[in-house]
Amino acid sequence: MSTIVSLPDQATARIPKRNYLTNENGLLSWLLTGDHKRIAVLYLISITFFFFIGGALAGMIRLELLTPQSDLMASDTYNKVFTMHGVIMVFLFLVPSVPATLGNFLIPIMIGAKDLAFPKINLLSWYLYLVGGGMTLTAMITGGVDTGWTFTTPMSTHFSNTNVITTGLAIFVAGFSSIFTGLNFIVTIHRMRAPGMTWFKLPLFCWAHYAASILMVLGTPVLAITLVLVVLERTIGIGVFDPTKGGDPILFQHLFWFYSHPAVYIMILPGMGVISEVISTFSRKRVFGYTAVAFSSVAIAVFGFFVWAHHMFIMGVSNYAVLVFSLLTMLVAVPSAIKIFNWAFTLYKGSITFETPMLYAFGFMGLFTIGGLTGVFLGSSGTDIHLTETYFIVAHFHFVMVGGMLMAFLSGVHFWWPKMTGRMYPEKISQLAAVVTFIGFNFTFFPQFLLGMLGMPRRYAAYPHEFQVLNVFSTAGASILGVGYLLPMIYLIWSLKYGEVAGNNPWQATGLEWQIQSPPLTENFTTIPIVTQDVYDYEWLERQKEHEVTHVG
Ligand code: HEM
Ligand SMILES: [Cu+2]
Repeated sequence: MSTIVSLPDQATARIPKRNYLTNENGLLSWLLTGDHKRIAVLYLISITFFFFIGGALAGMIRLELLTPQSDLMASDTYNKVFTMHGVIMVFLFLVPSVPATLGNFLIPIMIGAKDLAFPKINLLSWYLYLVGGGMTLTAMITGGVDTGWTFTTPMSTHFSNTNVITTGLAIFVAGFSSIFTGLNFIVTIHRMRAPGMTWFKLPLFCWAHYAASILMVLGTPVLAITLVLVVLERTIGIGVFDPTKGGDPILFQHLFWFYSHPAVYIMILPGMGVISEVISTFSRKRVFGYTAVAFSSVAIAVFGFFVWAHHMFIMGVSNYAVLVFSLLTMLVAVPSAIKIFNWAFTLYKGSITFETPMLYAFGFMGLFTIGGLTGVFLGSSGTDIHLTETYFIVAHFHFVMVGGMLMAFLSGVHFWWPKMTGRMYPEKISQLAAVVTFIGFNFTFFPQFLLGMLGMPRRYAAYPHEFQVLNVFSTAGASILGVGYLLPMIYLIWSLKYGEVAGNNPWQATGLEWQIQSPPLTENFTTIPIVTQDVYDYEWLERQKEHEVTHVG
């Protein structure tokens, strides 16, 4: 545990009157705020809104695929629906999810600072996100896009006559939101740590965000430029991707995946940060191999940039390139495996309890592992050539992104909800929601591995009869999953008014964020803490408790 100079009263049974939520009232005080915690709340509301729209589109996809014919919508509408589902989920939900909400809220507090390094740029990030999101919605309402979220050329540059330009620019704008967030985190973690908060006392949540920030800052500009090139290709025919003018459509693939593979880790690394905190708290043990887990985040960030062409095995790269990228892809599995094994060792002989955040964390470990292992099939060029562009791909990335990342997001939202709002969520129904989500998830996406192996291609509205049974399973599962997601939206809002008052440290966790009041003051700390203890020192915490007991007795 980290000691700080002034410990406020524990669990006062009522919510402190003065906190960041009550500090100033009125819409304007929120819209012009520089407080990282309020900006986190603004993000939480906005990404939930987009998750809801993306989810409704997912429902439409699954409903269409209930029957072999394309009878709910025409094929070109279907193309737009899955494109918008992908665009919204990736760029407007997954990329900002944990960093913009929990990262924004927690990083300054975890390192003992009063705010991020650049509060105004933080607010600007949120506005850029909104502009990007607004443009995406505009593109969707005024006719949609049909290229898939990958904007593959020459479809996007020459053949599609849909809103490619608006959507491309929307992602360009939203990209800057991500770049600024990453910059803000990097500078804050470097410059604003409290006295005593050395690099190796940083919570693993901060290490994970540090690594993800490097990816945001180095990767996102490449995507932004690539999309501008697509727009220029469509408007003035600049010719970068057009072979008749000396360009090359495969160049687009290189540029796009140079961002979009690392982007997978922009999405997953912050989630891994959440899991480290949750697993340690609910097994009351120090994270096994702290240094290895911290450095594996950085290793994932670095290796993540060397594997992009595994998305291009069938797209006209040389056999030599296929061999090299296949090999490099296997390498990136190593640091991810280090994390999984170290979490497992942390659990070993821990005093484990099964509160909601922990249930989601177990969900993460299981589903991410399946997602990751099937990634090894896809990284091996031989199997990839059979499986690529089939439903195996859809299953694989949903296991990683939805089974992994979204589980981590829900774990973190539940874990820090008492800190953010001052109130507990209702435990029993939350545990139920976590279980329903897990069951619904597997029902939805496991059949898609089988569909893929049997050869059902992705991105088609109709399919041969023999695939129907598995598709019916998948659609049924999606309805269960939908219930699993809807429940937290309802009971978390309910808890804002009726939830039990949480107190400062409901989980008896270590870490600076648990030593300040819930919800925190606008300035986080009345005096800047001095950090002396190691992070995750639960053994110390238990000894303190025994000490207190012997004193009382
Ligand atoms: C109830 C939950 C969901 C269902 C039933 C669902 C269903 C689907 C289906 C069937 C496709 C394939 C479309 C096709 O290729 O024909 C798809 C694509 C996709 N989904 Fe989901 N999805 C769900 C949730 C999510 C979530 C939560 C995310 C991200 C957070 C997500 C991200 C994506 C992405 C990136 C694509 C790729 C689109 C493409 O490249 O074609 N999905 N989804
Ligand atoms: Cu990749």
